[in-house]
Amino acid sequence: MSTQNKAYELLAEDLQAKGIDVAAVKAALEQQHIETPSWGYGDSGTRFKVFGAPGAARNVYEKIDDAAFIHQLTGVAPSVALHIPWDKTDDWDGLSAYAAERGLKIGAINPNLFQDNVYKFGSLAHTDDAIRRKAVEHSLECVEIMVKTGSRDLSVWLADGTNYAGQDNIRTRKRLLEESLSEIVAAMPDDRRMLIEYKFFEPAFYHTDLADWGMAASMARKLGPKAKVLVDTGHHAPGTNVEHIVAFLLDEGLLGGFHFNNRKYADDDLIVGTSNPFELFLIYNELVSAAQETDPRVADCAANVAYMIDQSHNVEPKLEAMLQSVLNCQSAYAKALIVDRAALAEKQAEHDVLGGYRVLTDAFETDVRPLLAQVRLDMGLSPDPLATFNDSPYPGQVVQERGVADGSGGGYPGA
Ligand code: LRH
Ligand code: MN
Repeated sequence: MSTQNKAYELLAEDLQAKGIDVAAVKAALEQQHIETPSWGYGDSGTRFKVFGAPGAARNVYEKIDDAAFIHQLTGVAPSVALHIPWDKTDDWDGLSAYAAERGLKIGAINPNLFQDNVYKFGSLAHTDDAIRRKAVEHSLECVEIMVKTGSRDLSVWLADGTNYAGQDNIRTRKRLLEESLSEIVAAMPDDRRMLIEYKFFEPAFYHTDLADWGMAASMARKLGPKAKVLVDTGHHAPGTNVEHIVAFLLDEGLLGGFHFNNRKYADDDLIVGTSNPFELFLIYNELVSAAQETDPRVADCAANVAYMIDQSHNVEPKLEAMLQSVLNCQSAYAKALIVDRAALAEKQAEHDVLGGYRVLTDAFETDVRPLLAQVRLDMGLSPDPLATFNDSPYPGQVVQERGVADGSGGGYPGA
């Protein structure tokens, strides 16, 4: 028996001894679905500089090729989110077929309501009727696209806000935003969803119209069952307990999905689970707990969460960064699935404060690599995707084929 299988057998025995249903854990890991962002494969940067990366994807077809490569290696990344107009095409059927031939589905459609010159003072919340109309029209075009691509989610993030007190009337903007969003939701088929993404600042530096989970949840409630809240893990003030927000939104049946990334300071968009792996584990712990909830509203909400990555790889090799991101999500999910929930409930009932904490850290500190390797073997995949990545000719091939763009001056284009 290989050392890998030996390690897995030992772990499985230990988990079974704790009453953990290892077969159910493995089945859940095989069903994991992490959606990668098309824009994570192309050049991106900060306001100071966009460094051209060798082999960076230059168009939506190359982005799909790269996303397909990540899915081939992991088996759990079967869809790619698109951003419009960055990924616009005049042949959506052709693009969907191109993706399908590579084992991929087109995922969430992201309108871009922040890069047009007219959006300087806002888009869907802008006080100018013509500009709001333009923003609504772009969003309705994205609804048509999601119908053509078979996408379930319209993922809406707004840069809308102000930079100085007095610059605009916050309540007027709020009401205009509600009107705009309700027109868009009304145009969506009943089996589709609008995911409302909030962010506490940037690019607006005084107020942001959709600044936190509460504002997004209030908006989603008003908009009805098609509207849910999207939690971008980089969009909170330092010190925010994100897993608390996740538990709250799950219990309200309002959590629609995630934009996973990691940060130390602001919206750093670094690889998920790198600067704070314990937080990612605690987020998955809330999701696994909710999925096992008897209340169908909560369990149904947990079962329909969209797990999407939203990162910009400014210095990391883009393919390796996306692979590492998916692996980090697999690891966090595996650790959350092996939490001894009976023991946890017992400790909580006894108010055994540190007992409950140790039940969680016991799972978090468990080396789940043998378990994930076994799941990959069961899926007919390489047990070690990173090793397979390092042996693969693909990353080198795309560098040869695509070369390197000369990047740009980021937020100082004139410089
Ligand atoms: C905004 C955001 C949003 C995307 C963009 C690429 O910070 O998180 O989700 O549209 O990044
Ligand atoms: Mn995001």
